[in-house]
Amino acid sequence: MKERTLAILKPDCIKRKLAGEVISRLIAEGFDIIAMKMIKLTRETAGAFYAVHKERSFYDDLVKFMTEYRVVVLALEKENAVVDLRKVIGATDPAMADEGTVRKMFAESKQRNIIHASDSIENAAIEMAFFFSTKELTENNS
Ligand code: FUP
Repeated sequence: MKERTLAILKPDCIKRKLAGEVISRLIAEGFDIIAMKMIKLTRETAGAFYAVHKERSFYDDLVKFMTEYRVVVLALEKENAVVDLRKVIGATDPAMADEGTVRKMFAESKQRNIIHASDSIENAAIEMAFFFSTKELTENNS
C-alpha cells in the first residue's frame, strides 16, 4: 500500500548545494514528491520538532544547527515509504551507515547528517502535519 513520509534536507545539505543531488536520488528510488518547500526554521519550530530529544545533551546544539540555514521539507509517497526512506538515508551516524546510503555518501557527523526521515507511520503523519496544511498535502494529488 502507498504510504507517505516526511523528509527534511537539513542546513548542511542546502549550504553544501547537495539538495538537487539528494532529491534526484529520492526520485530515482521511486519516491513521488507530494509537497515540498524551503523554509528557515526558527528556534521555536526546530525546538518543537525535536521536542522528544529535549533532555538529551545534544538538543541545544541540534536546534542551533537546524536553524543555521534554510531547510527543504518534503512529503514523499511510495510503497513502504517510511521503512524504505530510512534505508536510503542510512544510520544516524555516517560512520555506521551502509555503503551507498545518503548519509554514508554525504554526512559529516551524527549532527550534520544531511537529511531527516520520519521513523514510523505515526510520526510521519504528525511530522507532515507539522510542516504542511491538509490543503498542501492534497491539492497536488487530486
Ligand atoms: P535519526 O532518526 O536517524 O535522525 O536519529 P535520531 O532520532 O536518533 O536523532 C535525531 C537527530 O538528533 C539526528 F538526526 C541528529 C541529532 N543527533 C545528534 O546531533 N547527536 C547524537 O548523538 C544523536 C543525534
